Order: sequence, then C-alpha cells, then structure tokens
Amino acid sequence: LSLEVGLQQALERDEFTLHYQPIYCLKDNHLYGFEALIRWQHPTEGLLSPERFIPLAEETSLIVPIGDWVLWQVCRDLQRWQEQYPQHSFCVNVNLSNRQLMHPSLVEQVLAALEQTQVPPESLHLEITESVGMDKPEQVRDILLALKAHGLKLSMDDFGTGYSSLSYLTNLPIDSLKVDRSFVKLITETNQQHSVIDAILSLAKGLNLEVVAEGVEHAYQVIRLRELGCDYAQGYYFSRPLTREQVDQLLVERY
Ligand code: G
Ligand code: G
Ligand code: MN
Ligand code: NA
Repeated sequence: LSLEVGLQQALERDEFTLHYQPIYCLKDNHLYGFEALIRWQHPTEGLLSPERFIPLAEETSLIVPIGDWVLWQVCRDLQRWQEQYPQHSFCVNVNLSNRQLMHPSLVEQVLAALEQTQVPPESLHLEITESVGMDKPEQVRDILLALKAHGLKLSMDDFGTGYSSLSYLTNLPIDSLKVDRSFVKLITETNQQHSVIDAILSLAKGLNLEVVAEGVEHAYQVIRLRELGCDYAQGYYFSRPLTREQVDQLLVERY
C-alpha cells in the first residue's frame, strides 16, 4: 500500500480527523483537558492511526501542513466548546513533531490560529519530545521561549524513553512531563516497588513541573499514581480517545 500519494491529497480532500482523549486531575477528579490525536479516514483502508502515517509525513515534510491543520482544527473546536460550555474551562494538548517545531512559520501559525479563534493561549498546550532539536539546543530554546512568552503551556511527551540529558531538560522552559505508558505499565497489582515512576515524580517535583501519566488502564494504577503525587492522568481506564460528538456528550453529561 502506497500511502504517500494519498497523504498528499488527504488534506485537500479533508480526510483527517481528530479524536480527543480526556485527561483527569488525580486530586479532585475534574476534567483537566484533552489530548488531540489525529486519524486519517482513508478512502479504502479505513481509519488509520497516526503510527501508520505520521512517520511518512515527517519524512516527506507533509507534517508541516498537516500539523498546521491540527493546530487550526483544535483552535476551532476549542472556540466552539468555549462558546457552548462557557462554565467549563479545559485545555487541549497538541502533539508537535520536531520538524514542525523547528519550522520557521510555527510560532506565526500558532498565534494566528489563536487570534482568529479568540482562544486564550493558556488553553493550548504543546507536546514536544525529548529528542527535539538536540543538535540545535539554542534554536529550540528560543522557539519555546517565544511560545511561552505568548502564554502557551509546554509539555515533554513520552518522558523517559528518549536520550536527553537532565541538563538539556532543565534548560528548556517546559511546564509539565508526560510519563510514557511503558512506565505506567510497571505498576501492577502486586508490584509495590515503583522506583522508576517514583524517581520521575521526584525529579518533576524538584524541577517544579507538573506530571501527567499516560496509558493508565487500571484502578490500582490510579490509586498508586495518586499516592505518588502524580497530578494528572489519561488512559483507557478513564476513556479512549473520543470523537468531537462524544466530547460534546461528555461535556453535557458531566456538568
Ligand atoms: O492515538 P495514537 O496512540 O495511535 O497515537 C500514536 C502516536 O501518534 C502518539 O505517540 C502521538 O504522539 C502521535 N500523534 C497523534 N496525533 C498527532 C498529531 O497531531 N501530530 C503529531 N506530530 N503526532 C501525533
Ligand atoms: O502522544 P502519544 O504517543 O502518547 O499518544 C498516545 C497514544 O496512546 C494514542 O494513540 C492513544 O490512543 C494511546 N493510548 C491512550 N490511552 C492508552 C492506554 O490506556 N493504553 C494504551 N495501550 N494506549 C493508550
Ligand atoms: Mn502525546
Ligand atoms: Na506519549
């Protein structure tokens, strides 16, 4: 299957769609926000997960226009939700590929999408990965500082799976860490020694960062994460990624 040709047309044909996975606060169980996750409604292959096409999009640079589409779609969705449900405030996390972050038009695109939709910048959280711009640390830092200066929040995704050094991490102006689900998996019903997660949480506390656990699938993981001081969590235990319509249903039912 050659996805490359189709990937080029997918934007024009409006074949991408976003699903939103809820993120909950472990202290008081309130709905903190959502992570936006792209899918491709392929004309013959059905609904494709990002794992099937994001790597290709990154190789071909199509990730830049696709990433812009995600940013604009998230802002349009946030605008409608904030108009329709003004009593609830929540954020949306957007995943950024390294290539997209380093692209010269990124900050401009983000600000234009926020301005046009009147979405407050603090509602938009950007997830970057540990490996981002390791070869150009000064440039990355400047881009992140520009985004922060405009009020956006920054999150380090898949934390612990990459090769970044601690000094690299502490030099970046980030607000939170997302603990990769491979570490959450280590929390089993019988294993009470969660030294890796424990270490990540201590590190985060020391650096004044909030922590979001990913891939939480069991009640005993929620209990343990709460005990360890984890701030937020997402995963199948709470909810799978939802369609836009399911998000509306959640907002109506929950409040
Ligand atoms: O939803 P799912 O678990 O299949 O997502 C798989 C991976 O795809 C995740 O690691 C996520 O970071 C990535 N991903 C999802 N949506 C986007 C997106 O809009 N942009 C980028 N760059 N990556 C995404
Ligand atoms: O950005 P990131 O790579 O973390 O993307 C999150 C991915 O993890 C999404 O594709 C989402 O569908 C998937 N996911 C979300 N919750 C769970 C979970 O509880 N268990 C597992 N195995 N995958 C999950
Ligand atoms: Mn993510
Ligand atoms: Na992740």
